[in-house]
Amino acid sequence: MRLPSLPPSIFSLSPYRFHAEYCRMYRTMMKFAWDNYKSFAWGRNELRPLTRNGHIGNMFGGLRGASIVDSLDTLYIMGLMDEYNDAKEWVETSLDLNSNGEASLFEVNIRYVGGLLSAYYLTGEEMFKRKVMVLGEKLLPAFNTPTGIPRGVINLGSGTSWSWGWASAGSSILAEFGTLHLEFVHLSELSNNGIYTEKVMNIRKLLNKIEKPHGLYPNFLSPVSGNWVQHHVSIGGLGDSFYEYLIKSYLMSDKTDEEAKKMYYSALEAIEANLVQKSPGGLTYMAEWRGGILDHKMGHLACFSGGMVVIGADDGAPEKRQHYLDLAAEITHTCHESYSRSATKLGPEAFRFDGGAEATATRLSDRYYILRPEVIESYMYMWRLTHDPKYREWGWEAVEALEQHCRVEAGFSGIRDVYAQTVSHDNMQQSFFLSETLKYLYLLFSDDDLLPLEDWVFNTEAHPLPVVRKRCLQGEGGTHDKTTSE
Ligand code: DMJ
Repeated sequence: MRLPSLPPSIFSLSPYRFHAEYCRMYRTMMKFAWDNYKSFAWGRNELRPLTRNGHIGNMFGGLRGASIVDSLDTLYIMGLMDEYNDAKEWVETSLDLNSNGEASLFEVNIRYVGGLLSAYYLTGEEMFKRKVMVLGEKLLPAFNTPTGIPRGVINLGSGTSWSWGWASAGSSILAEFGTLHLEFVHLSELSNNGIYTEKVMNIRKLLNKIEKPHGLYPNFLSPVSGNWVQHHVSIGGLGDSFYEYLIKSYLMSDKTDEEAKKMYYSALEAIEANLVQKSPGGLTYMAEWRGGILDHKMGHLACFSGGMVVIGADDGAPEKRQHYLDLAAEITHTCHESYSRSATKLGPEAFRFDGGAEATATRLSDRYYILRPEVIESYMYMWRLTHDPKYREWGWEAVEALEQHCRVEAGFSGIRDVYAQTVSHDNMQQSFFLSETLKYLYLLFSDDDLLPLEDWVFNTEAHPLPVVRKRCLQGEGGTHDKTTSE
């Protein structure tokens, strides 16, 4: 069933009708993506919607069902209970954690560990907790390096780990080893075993201590020497979620993790001083930095940063609050421009601000869109924190474009060129489309009390994790602290 097209006057409906109409539509989209995955790719990692079969790939070390684990919380939040129950049953009976393949530590952590943790916290089902504990333990050997900085790839059976062949000089990637903190803190919470927190605090300690060029964090670090390997800095791919996890670690700690807070605001200051630029046409963007030379390009991945800056706006120096709100709005506006300047109204993988380009891709190889969530993610956070209706309108533009260009007969597919009037599909329904893109759209049109940002922090795959409250409990032996996640 296709979505009916709605007149713009929908935005003036009463809040109740508005909510109900939109949520029904996002549920329809999710159900369409899910039903097709179930029919043609059940148990595989992703759906290939044109050829109507499944894709396994080599990112998850033989683990299967990435789309199922990534969808659990979205199905639950949307109230698609039959579908959620099918997903739960598959995890219980068929998610085999005894695989023996080569996995990306980062991808397994954000999708599987994050997905299972969040399913546990939302539903209270002990089975999810048991599964995630087993999986968490399998990831620990990746940290057995001279510095404790994990390598990127781990064999889930033997525990042997190594660096990606493409990463310079055996280095580890900032966005990979810097995107474990939220999940690992929760693994310690649930297991009552501090080992997971110790592992990520050790990474934090090294990063805090090491000298940083101009205060910036390069993307490649040697897990042997603990030194930077190259001076490439990016808020997009290779760097992105490290920064995201600094501010979210602070928020998830109930604002007690002062070290994360300090590191986040100093990193942001360095980013602003060195990377943030204004184009001749007045668009604010975050360039990439190569040993002091700017590459005037912004990746789709970097568009998460509007959301990141706005969720941190309230906790920096009070006099900078308005500045952060403005910066977040400007970045989100630029990312929206990268969508509106294309024929399909979807944004390219990377867009440039040189050679006459303004938020458009200049290379053929940068023109694709693979159902990524980052721009919609920023709309959702901007909406929650400002309630400016334009973010819902922009979200709706994206929905119309997704429906028009990415919906195919058996699911949703990425497209190869956002500037082409007649699209060519890439035959892949990514699991993050179900876990992130559709969830952020749903939240963008929901009331603020659905997963309120005061109580929940989303991991980088959009899996909600509860804020860890430090409570004072009155016990018989006197007052003592207890850490609770509610
Ligand atoms: C997701 O897996 C996560 O958002 C990750 O942080 C970056 N890439 C994809 C979505 O684009």
